[in-house]
Amino acid sequence: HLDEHEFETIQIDQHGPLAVLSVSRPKALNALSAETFGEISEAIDLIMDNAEIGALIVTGAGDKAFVAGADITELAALDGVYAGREASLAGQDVMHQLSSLPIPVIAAINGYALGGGLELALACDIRVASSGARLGLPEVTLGLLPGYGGTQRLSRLIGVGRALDLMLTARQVSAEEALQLGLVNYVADNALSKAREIAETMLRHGPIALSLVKEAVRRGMDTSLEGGLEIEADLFGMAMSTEDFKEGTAAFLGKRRPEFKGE
Ligand code: CO8
Repeated sequence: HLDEHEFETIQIDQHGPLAVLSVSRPKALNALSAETFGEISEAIDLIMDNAEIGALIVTGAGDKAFVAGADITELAALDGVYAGREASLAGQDVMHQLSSLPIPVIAAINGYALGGGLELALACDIRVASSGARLGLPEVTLGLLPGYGGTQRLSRLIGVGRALDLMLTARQVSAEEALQLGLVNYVADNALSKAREIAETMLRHGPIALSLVKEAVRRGMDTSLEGGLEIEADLFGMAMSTEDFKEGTAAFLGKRRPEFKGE
């Protein structure tokens, strides 16, 4: 059970098939320290090893911040091309681990999602923002650029023009504007409860099918349409060879709810 694991800067709770990872550094608005990255990575490994978990919500503890960025105190202590590059690669690696999880991952943005915090949310599959959330990439105000995948993931998600606007102005956007931009999928009074509701819907579906959707989209993003369509057809073939496919169609034809086993 995931709850048994103790961490210093994150908390992980398990509610049946749903895991909730909360970044929890109340004194620094949940900013990501090197320790936090290490713990998120450990938590992802635990989730990977736990076949019971079918969906993950990533959020921030408290009601003020999701994650207010990389820990600026730690950034300030870094010096030089090599240290900067290594820190960027190390953070990118954890974001990649998160985005490669075979289960749906929902960011519940319950307040400030700035810099590395927004990059964390961008590594999730979908984003739900609370009405008061503020989102932005203020790295240029520190003489930096986003370094945990933000320049790449934001452009792919909302388009180059919109992404450049946000990164070059460093402006914060409201949840409503983030919704208009396609930066978040939903705005709700309570991001976490909305995220749970969405996770419950996803958890009703075939888990292999969910993972194949993610794989098709992710792998297709990095290739031509032709290559992507080939990936889709290959994965479609795999889906058709599953027990879940037999169960899903039998349930539809039998006018009952499917019981997917992930086989
Ligand atoms: N890092 C460290 N501490 C932080 C951070 C942070 N990112 N954000 C807030 N804190 C701390 C504050 O210093 C303050 O500490 P203290 O109480 O000891 O003074 C405490 O959290 C509360 O914050 P504030 O008093 O500032 O709260 P306000 O309500 O006045 O303001 C803001 C809230 C607007 C969110 C404000 O805290 C802020 O602007 N924070 C910084 C936001 C930011 O610039 N984030 C981007 C960081 S850069 C980044 O993420 C780079 C990622 C890529 C790096 C890749 C290479 C390694």
